[in-house]
Amino acid sequence: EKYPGCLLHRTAINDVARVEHRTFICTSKKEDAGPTNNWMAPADAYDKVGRLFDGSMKGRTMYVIPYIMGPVGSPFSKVGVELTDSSYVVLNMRIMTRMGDVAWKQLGDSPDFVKGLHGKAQIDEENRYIMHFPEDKTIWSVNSGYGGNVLLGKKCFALRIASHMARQEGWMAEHMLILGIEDPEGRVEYVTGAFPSACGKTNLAMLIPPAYAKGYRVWTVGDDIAWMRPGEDGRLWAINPESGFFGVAPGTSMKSNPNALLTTRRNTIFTNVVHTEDNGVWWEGMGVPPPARGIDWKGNPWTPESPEKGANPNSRFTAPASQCPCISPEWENPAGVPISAILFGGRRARTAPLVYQSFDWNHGVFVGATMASETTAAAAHAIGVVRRDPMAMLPFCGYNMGDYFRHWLEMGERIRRKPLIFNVNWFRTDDGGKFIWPGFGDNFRVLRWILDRCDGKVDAVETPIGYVPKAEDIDLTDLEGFTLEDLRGILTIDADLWQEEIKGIEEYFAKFDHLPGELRSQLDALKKRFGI
Ligand code: GTP
Ligand code: SPV
Ligand code: MN
Repeated sequence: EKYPGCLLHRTAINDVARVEHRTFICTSKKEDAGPTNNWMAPADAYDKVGRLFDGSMKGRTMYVIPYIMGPVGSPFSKVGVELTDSSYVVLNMRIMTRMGDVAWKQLGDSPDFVKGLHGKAQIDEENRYIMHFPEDKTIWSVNSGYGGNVLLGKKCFALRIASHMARQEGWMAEHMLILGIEDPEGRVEYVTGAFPSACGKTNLAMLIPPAYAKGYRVWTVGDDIAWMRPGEDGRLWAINPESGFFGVAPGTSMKSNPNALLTTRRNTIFTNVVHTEDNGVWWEGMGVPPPARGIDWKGNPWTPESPEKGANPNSRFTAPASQCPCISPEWENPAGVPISAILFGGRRARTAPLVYQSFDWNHGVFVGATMASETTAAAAHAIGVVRRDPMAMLPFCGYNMGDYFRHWLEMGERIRRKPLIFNVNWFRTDDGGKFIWPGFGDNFRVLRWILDRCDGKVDAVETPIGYVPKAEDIDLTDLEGFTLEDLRGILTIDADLWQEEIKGIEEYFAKFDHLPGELRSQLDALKKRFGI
């Protein structure tokens, strides 16, 4: 009665996030995986993981999951079939993809589908492998039962395999949210945004505009992945290949993201959160008092006095997109939605200003290619370390990253009416480490400026890194405790920090053998603008 159709799930304690160091791109040539991916020769990978699969499903139930990524009948859509021994995978895929008969129908007699094989085996960390064979459109995943490692339609297919297909077929598979902003006249403009894992895509996609912005609405099309291609009108059109949200639970509250919370009231799977005594769920930052007693994500008795967090920092909800109060009426449109702006962003305590616009498409590709962010709990690694995460695709690009940059540049030549490209950073901190910008719903104020730029309605200040807003052009109405001076502070560009940044970019670029010359020219131009 409290949570109809919902399920609580706990994964193994050693299995709570994607494992990037155990994720491989298995192309015949090592060079095709590039300098940012782990590589294994296909024959070796099939042999190695084949042995781990051998006999591992004895006595278990095998599930066959036919599914579509993308709206039913859309020219963007693609079919996959996943075999698994995990009922958790089945239930998640039923929410995250269009599963079942629709997929067989869409496939028809075609042999063209992505083959996925998943086995939990012994959930053995030491033998966990997430293997991608882009040349065979095949994915093998073994020894995990968690999220992005095992819901093979998501990161494995819709990003790693799809990015490989997209390059060959002339489209784009990106780690991006898609949202629509409706103005008081009912006109809707669409924006995509690539932020690294756990850096705010779901939150931005479901944003509620502040009260001052009467008549404006934000509509969610997607919160994690976008497939995009040029339309006949010369614009870039995007679909969300997924049909659900696999969202970060901690920090999701009626204050930060009411739309997400309301989406999870029924038919939702909660993974690695606190089970409360009265058969509900709880997590840190839910905005309600913790239960006096509960069971923590590890399955142990827990109270608010317990030294450890009750929910895992990467605990998640899996919820049907159709239940989202702000789901866009266009979210299943087989033609997609036309994109006006592309945002890049990450967690940068000091370097990146709140928002800036690239000079043009190629400069925008440079901005995306040199993105960096402080790492989060979404993958198993040290947290809070700055790393380069180009286009938020570092863990998800299924081929050579240098070739991926070239693909972005080439797409720019093919899109006649190009979206403008921006960089945003909600995460500047003060000397005490506190976030300065209020973020969440107030990010609408920045989106407004971005759309005004797209519509040619507002000027900007030209700086060495791009066009930055004049502080008075960002509407601060009703924003208590945040002044124009505070805003000026987070719009500044510190030349010393950018000297460091440029050094970091130079070191990063040195790793690439396939780096397009255009990106080197962009770096030279940036140095010149800083007088270096
Ligand atoms: P993945 O599902 O891993 O791809 O993550 P995501 O990019 O969808 O991130 P999500 O929206 O779930 O946000 C992750 C974390 O960032 C949560 O803890 C949020 O509370 C926090 N966050 C999101 N938006 C903002 C913001 O505008 N400001 C601040 N300070 N934190 C934010
Ligand atoms: C991410 O890590 O970017 C996610 C969660 O969206 S997972 O599906 O595990 O990749
Ligand atoms: Mn993601």
